[in-house]
Amino acid sequence: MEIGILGLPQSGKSTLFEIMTGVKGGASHSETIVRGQASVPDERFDKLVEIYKPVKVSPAKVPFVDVHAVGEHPWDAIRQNLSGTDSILHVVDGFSLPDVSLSLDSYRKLEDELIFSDLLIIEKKLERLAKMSNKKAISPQETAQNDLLPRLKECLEAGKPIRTAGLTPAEVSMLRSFSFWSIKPELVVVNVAEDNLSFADTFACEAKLEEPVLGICCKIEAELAGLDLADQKDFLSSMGIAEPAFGRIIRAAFSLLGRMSFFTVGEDEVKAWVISVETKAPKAAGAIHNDFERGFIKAEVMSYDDFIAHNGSQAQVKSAGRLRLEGKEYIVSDGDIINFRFNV
Ligand SMILES: Nc1nc2c(ncn2[C@@H]2O[C@H](COP(=O)(O)OP(=O)(O)OP(=O)(O)O)[C@@H](O)[C@H]2O)c(=O)[nH]1
Ligand SMILES: [Mg+2]
Repeated sequence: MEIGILGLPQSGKSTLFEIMTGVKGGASHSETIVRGQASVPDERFDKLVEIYKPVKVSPAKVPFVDVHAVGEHPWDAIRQNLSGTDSILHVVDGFSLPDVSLSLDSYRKLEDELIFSDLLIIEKKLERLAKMSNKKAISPQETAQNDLLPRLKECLEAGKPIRTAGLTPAEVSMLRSFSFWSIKPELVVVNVAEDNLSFADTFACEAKLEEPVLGICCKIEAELAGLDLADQKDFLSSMGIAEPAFGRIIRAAFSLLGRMSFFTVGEDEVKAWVISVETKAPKAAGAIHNDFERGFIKAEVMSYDDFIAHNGSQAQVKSAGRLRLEGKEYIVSDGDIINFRFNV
């Protein structure tokens, strides 16, 4: 589970990466690839920390990868290093270009590279399949691919990414070995100038993308990251900004990956565990430890809302009959507070 930061050279990728993860980006490192984790801002989590005042605080994290591509073929380095990522955060330069149509062109330029790269893969595969003289040697998997790939080819030829082709989860899974770029979920982030904060909205209106589009002024938010919390608030309100944009971007990236969190609480630690949506209780327990999954008995669950409605007291939740004992088939909800019972 990783999000690759993509964008044309000098669009602000490393600046954004550093704001989100606190890890210095590629430009100031000798490595061409840098990994970092961003904490997912969550008011519910903050409230639980306030209630328990734990020794250890462990928010949900999202891993990002930044590539600093130099030399004559930066695209090759990017392709090599980001091909294994699960989704894409596409950074668009919205600060140095004088109008939205130029930013849109730069967005399209990179998208077209991704689309073209996928198209080549499909053409090669279809050619190979067509050449196979002994049709019986074609596996059932390849037969299915042979049926599906022409549809994707059409989609790419129309300039549209594969993710817009309405594939079923089974089809997506069948296509995994191709490592297509344009199949990955994408979040578009427009890096705007400090005197033109509405630029991202104009971009979103004109681009009419299916992908979510968020704006950020990396320059302002990089300055912000250097301040303490109280100064950050003053700074933001003086700029007329309610919440730092990087927090919204991390949250959007988190949901782009199809992830959610459940909490474990106590005076030792309050922790947000990251699981896929639609995860059943034993598998969620396995996120904590294999033994929890292997020896799963029951999950003691209360919803975050019930916990808060009962004054942040587990005892009150229990006496109100709102503490549930859930079994193996229970599908964990976002924000559940869980205590697993297990036996190994
Ligand atoms: N004016 C302005 N400059 C910015 C902004 N964001 C980034 N920059 C500048 O743009 C340059 C490139 O920023 P980086 O974050 O290194 O861009 P990058 O996409 O990682 O660049 P490469 O890795 O070389 O492709 C730096 O000199 C930044 O100071 C912004 O919001 N406004
Ligand atoms: Mg960089």
